[in-house]
Amino acid sequence: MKKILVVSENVGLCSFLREIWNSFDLSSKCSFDFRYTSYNENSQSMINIGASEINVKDDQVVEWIVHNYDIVFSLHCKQIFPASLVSRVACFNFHPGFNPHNRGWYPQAFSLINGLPIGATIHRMDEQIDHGGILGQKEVTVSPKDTSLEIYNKVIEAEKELIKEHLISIIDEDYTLHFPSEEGNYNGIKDYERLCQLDLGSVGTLENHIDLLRALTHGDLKNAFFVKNGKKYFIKIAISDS
Ligand code: 0FX
Repeated sequence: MKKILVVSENVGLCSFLREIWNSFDLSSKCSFDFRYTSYNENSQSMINIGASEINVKDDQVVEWIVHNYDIVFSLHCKQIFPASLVSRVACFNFHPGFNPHNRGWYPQAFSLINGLPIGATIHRMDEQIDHGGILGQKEVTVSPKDTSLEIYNKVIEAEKELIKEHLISIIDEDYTLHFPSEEGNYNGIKDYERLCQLDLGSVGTLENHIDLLRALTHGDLKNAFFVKNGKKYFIKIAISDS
């Protein structure tokens, strides 16, 4: 019986993992404990599924994890796992990006700008962010009318398919890791924040400017903005087909 610690800020994916556990009848094979970190802005929904807070950067917590769990999942956990954890217990990251391209924050937004592949990846974690041997990944296709939100939704569906396909092999430790031939690229939250502040004097093709607005349009979230006469104005794009 494997004990799996799931550290996550995403209640939807945690619930999905539980559904899979039920439908695959895994109760004799493994158990899940769900935890969230201080980055979680909606901790009540995690508390509602029985989760409590954890700080994976605390040395004593790391010792406790190493002694009590066989496997750790980072299921959209915003705290970076320390080397002392990833080197001592099998840690897997479920990442909404197509490694090694646009590792880091909001991969679909950067993919809309630099054209690199986008999808979901499950990988063994090492001490670098969104880095380590890949168990499985799925690319998604992008339509000219997609904004960040539509692509993100496709990525989450791809991630769920990957969870279904690979969960048992992770529990059984029956998988092969594939190491990308290149390091790829990484974007941090500061890179994203820089994109959000639009430069009204920017010169480029209309296509590039539309793509920038697609990258920064995510439902009603206030991302892209410009400043005029000292006032901030938010902007998003709506694209439809015939
Ligand atoms: O959890 P997550 O889907 O993913 C992020 C990182 O992109 C990922 O690399 C990391 N492994 C994970 C732990 O954290 O992000 P989220 O749930 O905060 O946001 C989901 C999407 O919402 C994001 O891809 C873009 C969009 N978004 C989010 C915020 C907070 C915006 O467009 N603007 C925002 O201010």
